[in-house]
Amino acid sequence: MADDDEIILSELDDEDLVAQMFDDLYDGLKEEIEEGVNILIERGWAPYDVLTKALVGGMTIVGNDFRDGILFVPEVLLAANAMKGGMAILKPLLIETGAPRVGKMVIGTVKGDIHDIGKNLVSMMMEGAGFEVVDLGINNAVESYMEALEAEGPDILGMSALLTTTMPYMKVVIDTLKEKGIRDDYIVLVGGAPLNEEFGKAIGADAYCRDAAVAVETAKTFVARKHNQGATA
Ligand code: B1M
Repeated sequence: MADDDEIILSELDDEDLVAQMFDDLYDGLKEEIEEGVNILIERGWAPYDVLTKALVGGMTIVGNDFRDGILFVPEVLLAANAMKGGMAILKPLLIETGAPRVGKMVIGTVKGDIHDIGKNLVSMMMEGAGFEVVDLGINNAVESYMEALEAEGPDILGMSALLTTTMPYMKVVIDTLKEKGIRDDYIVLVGGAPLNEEFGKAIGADAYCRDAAVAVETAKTFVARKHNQGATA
């Protein structure tokens, strides 16, 4: 028999459903998050809105309580797992745009850092915008980036860092590109919650990207510029 207090997600209006999804993400309830995502999509929500308003919105609350010592690593891992369940449903929908291929990006989270949700989101949005993406995963040492650049020959190198202790490693990678004389062969884009524009400039990146949508727009602008330069050279 159904519990009287059981919440039927499909019976909630959009606002209550999103609020409930925030709670479910907080509680790490992957199946409920997947169900919520499917309901919003069926109701005609754009995949990007589901991603940003329901999932990223919920993760922001988790992040605040993690910072304030209310949530701990095990709970946050469960929330991250639930978020990934929702993202997996959205991924093919974001890629279904039929956009022409505009460029190629190699992306990875830097050495010492295992946060990958933001990077995965950037990868998804870039693929959706027509970029080919080679995702190196987490905890990448400079050698891993160099090997991938050589093997894949991308237009863009993307790096993600979520910790103040790992973000300086981006400079190690950029300095290595300079030492090898190949810095200008790539557009270097960086992102992650603790970064800002000033940091991006200071380490010699081409741009800091606040979020996945900005990453897509920035990538498009830089690739178009690169192609125009190629045409006039
Ligand atoms: Co971690 N963690 N965590 N964590 N974690 C943060 C980052 C933290 C801010 C939490 C807090 O205290 N408020 C804090 C860092 C503090 C600091 O450095 N100043 C922190 C800490 C301390 C830690 C540990 C050290 C905790 C511990 O063990 N005691 C540990 C470190 C492990 C390690 O990496 N070595 C740790 C572990 C974890 C989990 C494993 C539990 C889990 C990660 C799971 C996973 O990723 N698979 C986790 C999580 C989930 C978080 C928070 C809560 C959420 C991060 C997230 O996914 N956000 C985070 C709090 C926060 O950020 N407010 C926190 C959602 C995501 C969509 O946003 O990643 O910012 P974000 O990505 C955005 C943009 O930044 C941008 O676009 C994305 C989409 O819009 N972007 C890019 C990101 N990368 C880009 C690359 C680009 C372009 C744009 O390239 C072109």
